[in-house]
Amino acid sequence: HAPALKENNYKQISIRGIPLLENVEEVKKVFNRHLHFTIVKDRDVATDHDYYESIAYTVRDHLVSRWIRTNQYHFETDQKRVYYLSLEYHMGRALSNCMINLGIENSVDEALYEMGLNIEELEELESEAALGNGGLGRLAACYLDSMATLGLSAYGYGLRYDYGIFAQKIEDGYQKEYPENWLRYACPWEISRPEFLVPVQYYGKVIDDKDGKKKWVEYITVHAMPYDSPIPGYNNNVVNTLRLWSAKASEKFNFALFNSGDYIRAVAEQSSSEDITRVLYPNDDFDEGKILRLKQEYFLVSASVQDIIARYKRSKINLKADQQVDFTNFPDKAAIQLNDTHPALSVVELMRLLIDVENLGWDQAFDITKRTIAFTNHTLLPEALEKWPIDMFQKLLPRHFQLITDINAHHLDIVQKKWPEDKERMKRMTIIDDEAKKVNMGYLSVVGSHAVNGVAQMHSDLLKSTIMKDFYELNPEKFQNKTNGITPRRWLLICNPDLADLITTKIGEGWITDLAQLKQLRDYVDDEQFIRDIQRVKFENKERLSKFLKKNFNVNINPNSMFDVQVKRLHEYKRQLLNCLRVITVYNRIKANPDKDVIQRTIIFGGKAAPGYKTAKLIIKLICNVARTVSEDPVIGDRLRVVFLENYGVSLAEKIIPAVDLSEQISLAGLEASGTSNMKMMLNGGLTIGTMDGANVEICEEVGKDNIFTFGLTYKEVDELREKGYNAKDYYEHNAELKQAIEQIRDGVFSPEDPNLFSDIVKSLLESDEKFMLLADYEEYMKAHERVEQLYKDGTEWTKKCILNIAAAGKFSSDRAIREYAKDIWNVTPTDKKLPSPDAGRP
Ligand code: 6GP
Repeated sequence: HAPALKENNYKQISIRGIPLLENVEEVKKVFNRHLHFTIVKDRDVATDHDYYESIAYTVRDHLVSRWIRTNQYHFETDQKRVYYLSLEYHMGRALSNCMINLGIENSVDEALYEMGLNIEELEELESEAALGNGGLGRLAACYLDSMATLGLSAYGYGLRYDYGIFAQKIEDGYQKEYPENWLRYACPWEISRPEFLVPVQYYGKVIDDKDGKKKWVEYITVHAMPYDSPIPGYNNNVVNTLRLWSAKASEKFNFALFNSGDYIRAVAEQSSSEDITRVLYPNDDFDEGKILRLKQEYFLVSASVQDIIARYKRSKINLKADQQVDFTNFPDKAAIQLNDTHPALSVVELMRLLIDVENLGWDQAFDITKRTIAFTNHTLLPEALEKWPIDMFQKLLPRHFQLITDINAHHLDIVQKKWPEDKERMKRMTIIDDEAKKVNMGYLSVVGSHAVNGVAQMHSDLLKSTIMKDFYELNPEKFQNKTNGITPRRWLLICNPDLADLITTKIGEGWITDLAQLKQLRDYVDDEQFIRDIQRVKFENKERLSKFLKKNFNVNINPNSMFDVQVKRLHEYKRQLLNCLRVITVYNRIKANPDKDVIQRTIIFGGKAAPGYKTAKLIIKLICNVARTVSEDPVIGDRLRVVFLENYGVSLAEKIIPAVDLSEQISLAGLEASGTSNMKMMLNGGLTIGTMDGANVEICEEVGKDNIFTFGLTYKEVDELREKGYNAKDYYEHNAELKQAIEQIRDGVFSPEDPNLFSDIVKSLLESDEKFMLLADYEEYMKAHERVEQLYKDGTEWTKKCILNIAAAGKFSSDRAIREYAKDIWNVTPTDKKLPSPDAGRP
């Protein structure tokens, strides 16, 4: 509660009239103030990092007035709020994003220039917020950007890991993991809120209270400390909030030790409860099943749901004193979106708070819960589907286990009524599997939600026909598709400014917030000047990437060659190994026919493997060894170059994506839920070579099949082949080039110092149950690459297709995706209205 102040004095406390960065002089003044007053350095001793921080604080000043005004506005209008819950946010750097979205990049640029500093160099000093693994975490970040740009009252909730995704180093061709201490320097973007600590409870037991209620007792408490970061919308004066929770020991932690006088040990042990948010689990599409992870999931969920309820109680309609808060309207005021099953405990945490704390009846609580929560699934891979051992779950969260048991009984009752004779179906659909002794979090998420969606059309269809078939038959109305999208701000306007300018000179800047307008570029597909400009911009981006790689990694690549790129997490289903077999074949062809005229290619790989994923790590080593063999072979010259780039993440992607000629999207059909690097490369004028999987199918629909290189088994063919029996050896025996490539790996051609190094890879490729059917798609993949080569020889024809790809990328904006979520799931209304400038007074 705010202290009581006299009306007139109180009015002097206002953000009105605080100087903003309207011009260059203003920027310099504020910058100087921060360097001296916040950082406490002068120019004799300031480091580049101090200058980075000073400019970050300067930009932040401009942003916070809008941030405060946005909160005031959302309080006044009390529109329905959207809560995005995710264990991962792969945000990347904030500085340039904030400047662009606020429209102050020019004045900041110039001010720094006048002070003798270089904005681009300073930007590189920001450590990136890499609190995610891959697609799922980056999607959450793109969605926050779009929700703010569309004027939604939206909040991201996540965990503030001390250590995000590890830093990858490649040493002698092997991946090594190093901790990335992104908080070593204070992060200028986050604001801690120690006054809003939220208690989170674990362990203990449940007893029956006198009044017949369930009571959770003897639990231990850990506190969740919120850290807020700003999420600016594009040019609309909206600044939303990403709230990340950090674990803080409760002072009462280990009371027994304090009481026994072992003060030192008691204080020392406090730190162990703070381990909950120490580190991000580095797995993509894989569930490790560790108790610390379950603690993390509950930590996020409990702190966030408590916070959401508290905000509801403090909202305008509920502030009226001494009136019992009415939860009937809760689902009209709050939508909670679960980013995969990781925050699935929200279902039972909301139930617990409504029943045990707010005293609602079970039926009403369940109705409110379902109407509030919706669930997005991001994968069909069985190894990624979360199932917690019953004992572990019950011990850590006894009250939640009871509630799941109740929900399951209620759910199976409905199933039984619908299919009275079908015992097998009941067994398949149980949330708590007593035989396997597991709690199925996917099923809990479906049962506790009113909407369930996949992330591309094909994936959503497969959800309904495979892992969620029974649930689809029970509640067909819940199931939807929401094809993923990427934010055109970070993934074109900011990362590829020259292309953005070129597009704007042709069609104006409307595309920045309405990406479908890119289709107007089709009018220029035959415009020779435009074709040359597009070629020039691509070439300059390739040159820039080449220089960057030379400077930072001492890697030499030739910007005159084709940049053929596969950057994404290392996973067998993504089939980097298929790409590697192709590279070996290209190498062999050049060796066999050294006089043949071929195009120059630079084949770029990048991506992290989960530290415990042996096969993926061995594939990295193989790629690196092939790269070495190719580069040491004098016959090859500049026709082929293979590089594995270290530490792929958001910041490196921002440099690579604008320089891509060819985008490799080659997963086995049915396994990549959507993909999003495919969209980024398309938007930046890369052509796709890909299978009919995930969002590739929709990319093909949008751009037309003449403007994309598709190949390989369709999902249906994969299914039939599996049914009839996939026989890897057949393909191996019948394709001499394929056989040669595999034999070379087997015989140690790429690892003469240890010829058996890759024997496991060779063995698994030839097994009849090789899950990713690499050899089945090899031949068509090679042929597709020959079509690529043909087209690339004609620079003009190639560039025309680049233009058609950019023109067709409109669908893949995260703004389009968020509009669909808003309409079909959240029931909120996007707006392009701009909030008044902060100086105009309270909105
Ligand atoms: C990924 C999917 O593999 C990818 O295809 C999709 O584009 C991305 O999610 C965003 O929807 N899934 C994960 O990263 C994951 O961990 C549990 O799923």
